[in-house]
Amino acid sequence: MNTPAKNSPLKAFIFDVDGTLSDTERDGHRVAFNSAFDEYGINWHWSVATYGELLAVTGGKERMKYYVQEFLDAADIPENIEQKIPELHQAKTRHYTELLSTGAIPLRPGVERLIAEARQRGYRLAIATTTTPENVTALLEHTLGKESINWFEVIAAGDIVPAKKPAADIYQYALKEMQLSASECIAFEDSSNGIKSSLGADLATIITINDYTREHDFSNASIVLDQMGEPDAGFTVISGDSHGATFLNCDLVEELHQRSLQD
Ligand code: XBP
Ligand code: MG
Repeated sequence: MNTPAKNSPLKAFIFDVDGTLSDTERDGHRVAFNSAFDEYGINWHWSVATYGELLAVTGGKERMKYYVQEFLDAADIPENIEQKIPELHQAKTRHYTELLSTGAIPLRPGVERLIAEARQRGYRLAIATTTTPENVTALLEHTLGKESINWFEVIAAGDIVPAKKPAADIYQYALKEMQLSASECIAFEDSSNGIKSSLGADLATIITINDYTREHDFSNASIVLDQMGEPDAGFTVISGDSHGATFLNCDLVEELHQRSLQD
């Protein structure tokens, strides 16, 4: 195994999951929420557009509460819905992990390649996400294979911290578990809640946008890309300097991290 570039203080890559590793929201989480509502005889249906608005709030249980509070008229609120939300959310997780097990939700372009390269260079890997832990392991298992779960020394997820993104807690938790300082790591995110969280933990952050997040404010990102890209199908740079690279590899990650220390 190679070791990270000797003159680079970068030691670990910390990945968000939803929207960053995979486009899970529209065709994964949203569909699973709707299946859970059907299962429980609740006549809610979250359209692609409505779900975009609901993504303002991270965490599935928190998102359902937000929907009840902000989107429903008082007369339409099902009785005792607050108490039913944990159970509804468990059903949603079951539907979501079943969907993942069909292989319906692939990784985004360049993710598998970058992770492989990072491992080869000896970088430590972690995950910081608001989603439920079993969703993360199901995604890894059905995309990179079951053994890939062990490639990530910390999977910081869901209710492990009380305050979800945009709070910095989940990244701070991952840093603490790895006993690394923020300047030794770099984060990969896709959303404004995500970058608020990573920047709140003082982490340099690389953004790959998606359809739900392309209008978000990423002004303090190290770079904003449409995707990580592959050697034969590169990224488009939305903002920042790719230093001549056409796809996101470890050399560019190291360069961006180095620059973040100089800023
Ligand atoms: C992801 C989320 C999660 C998922 C749903 O945000 O907000 O809530 O949408 O997962 P991020 P759960 O990518 O910023 O971590 O239903 O398991 O919460
Ligand atoms: Mg995300």
